[in-house]
Amino acid sequence: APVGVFDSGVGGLTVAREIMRNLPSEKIVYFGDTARVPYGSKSKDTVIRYSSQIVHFLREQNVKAIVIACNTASAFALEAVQDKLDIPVLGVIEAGARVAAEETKNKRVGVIGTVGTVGSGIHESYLKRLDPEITVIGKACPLFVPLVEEGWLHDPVTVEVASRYLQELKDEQVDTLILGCTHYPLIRSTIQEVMGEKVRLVNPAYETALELKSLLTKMDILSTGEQQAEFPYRFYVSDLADEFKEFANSILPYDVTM
Ligand code: DGN
Repeated sequence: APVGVFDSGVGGLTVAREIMRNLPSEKIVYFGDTARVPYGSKSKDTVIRYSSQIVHFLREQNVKAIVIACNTASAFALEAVQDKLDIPVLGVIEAGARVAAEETKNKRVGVIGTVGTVGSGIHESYLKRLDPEITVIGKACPLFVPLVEEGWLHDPVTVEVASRYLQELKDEQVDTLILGCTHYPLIRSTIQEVMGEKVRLVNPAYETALELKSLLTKMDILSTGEQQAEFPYRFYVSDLADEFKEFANSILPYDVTM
């Protein structure tokens, strides 16, 4: 059975990509809610409602586990969704928080994400549970998503926007920064450049793929060996399939068919 992955749109492909790299025998069914993106500026109730609908759809595709690739949906809807399902559901917040807690030396951790994710305070509550001495400094960076979707990954405008957003985190001397939004790994090098090379960036997409691997292993449902299907990845969207395909083809090493 495949793994289900969903996101508010294209961003979750950074998570799907890490699953493809690190769990190469798994099949994936991906759903991008391109008709209703962005989730980052919507209320908790709305994000829970959207997420529940998508989970219902994925369940009908007979997935064996679900990864909520969207940080905003993970922050708002993980518990609500877990309560309803008899298969494992993973979000992208916990693994990132765990690694940040392990990595920080000065116990000052930065979190960047959407208004919804940062406003939820969810990273802080995970991090404080792991280590009460950690100070968390959150900063919403809403302009990063459209810049990435415009493809301005290495652009002076993106560097300027990043410098404005991240100054506060530099002033606060964080030594570890969680990339708490699906799109941010794609501008990782710009963020690293602005923060300085000593700051450790945590990519929750990668950490979540590893967590999924250990979870599936523990449950004895990890796929191994050669991929059976010719193209083991299925993509569904709620709108604008051509735009989705174009973005997917720009970041995945496959020619995406839908
Ligand atoms: N996928 C969203 C997230 O990771 O929070 C970003 C896109 C959005 O819905 N604003």
